[in-house]
Amino acid sequence: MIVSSIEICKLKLPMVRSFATSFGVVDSKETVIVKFRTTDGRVGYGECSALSLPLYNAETIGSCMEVLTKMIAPAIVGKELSNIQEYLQALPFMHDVYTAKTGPECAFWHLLAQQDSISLSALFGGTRHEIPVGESIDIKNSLDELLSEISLRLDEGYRRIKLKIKPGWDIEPLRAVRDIWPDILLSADGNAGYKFTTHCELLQSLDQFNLAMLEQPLESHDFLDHATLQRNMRTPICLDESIRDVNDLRTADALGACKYVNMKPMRSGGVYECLQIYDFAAEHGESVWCGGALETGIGRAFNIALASKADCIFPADMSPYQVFFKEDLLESSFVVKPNGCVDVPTEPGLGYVVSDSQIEKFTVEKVVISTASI
Ligand code: OSB
Ligand code: MG
Repeated sequence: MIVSSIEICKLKLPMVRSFATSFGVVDSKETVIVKFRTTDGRVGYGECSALSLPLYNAETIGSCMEVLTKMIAPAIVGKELSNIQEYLQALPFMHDVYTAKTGPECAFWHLLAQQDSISLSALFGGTRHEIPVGESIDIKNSLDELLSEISLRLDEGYRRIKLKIKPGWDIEPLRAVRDIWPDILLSADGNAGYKFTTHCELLQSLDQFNLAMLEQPLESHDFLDHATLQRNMRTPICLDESIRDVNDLRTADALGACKYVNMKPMRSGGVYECLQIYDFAAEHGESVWCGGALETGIGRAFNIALASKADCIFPADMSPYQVFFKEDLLESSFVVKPNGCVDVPTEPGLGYVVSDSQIEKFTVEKVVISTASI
């Protein structure tokens, strides 16, 4: 297939509430939607769900716009590309660019799924028709607020609760939750907000809460201290920010720095690298599950397909758009069923209908790169 034009749209979506973590507060959602058009009339969509500021990883909405406009789109339009390897080979050399690569790679996967008349799930080797989901609950102003949200989600059927923690908001909220719900599947995510030298004992003391895992307590480059911490605590450590690609996982594996990996296309440059991470983990004994980063329904569609792979048994971070946003970019989005699962679409392609009018409604900046413009 030949991609004849690429639309790069920067969107601003109203949030129904803010999302606070150890790295800061997200209270305005910007995202980048990428739309590929082929010479034979097909359309593929993808999302670069970066944050507005470099708080989760080094990339931002602005850096994604720049890299997409100046490097990725001009390298892709006009080329005959028939499979994912050819697509990846067509990309120019770029240092430490992950989130910017995710949107266009997903748009290309979407085109491949249409070309082969299969679902994204089937394209990624997924086998399950529903996936269990959990909520990632942000840092609240009060324990009451936290407990009432957890209670609501458990009533809705969510299978797992993940608390965002930071120094000063960890022991107390975890104890409050465990006092009420001693047996729920509970995890905690430090988003790289702790320092080994200062917080080693505090982190070890989290063992008392019987957590399913402790996600990314230390800084992203700190593999050595994650390994030391893992040797000194019972709770499995899950790495998120640290695992950009399979090489990072090789390092973590060699050192014993984690037992779980949160797979997330936006952190790893797309689904291809997640599949490498998945395969490596399967051979080396780490467990994988699918996370998210406040994607709209477009980004979530790829996460759902990835989460349908056989080994992703731990509930995914997959709350539907209503939890964060007033409106979505899909005609009709996924729902969490009373059994705490989300259905995996089986139709060919994305499995959801993208609303161009919704994309247009929230677009604040748009660049089009076409064969005519390069
Ligand atoms: O660390 O998993 C994370 C959101 C933004 C950036 C990083 C993370 C998160 C979440 C939310 O935890 C997960 C979701 O998208 O539902
Ligand atoms: Mg995380």
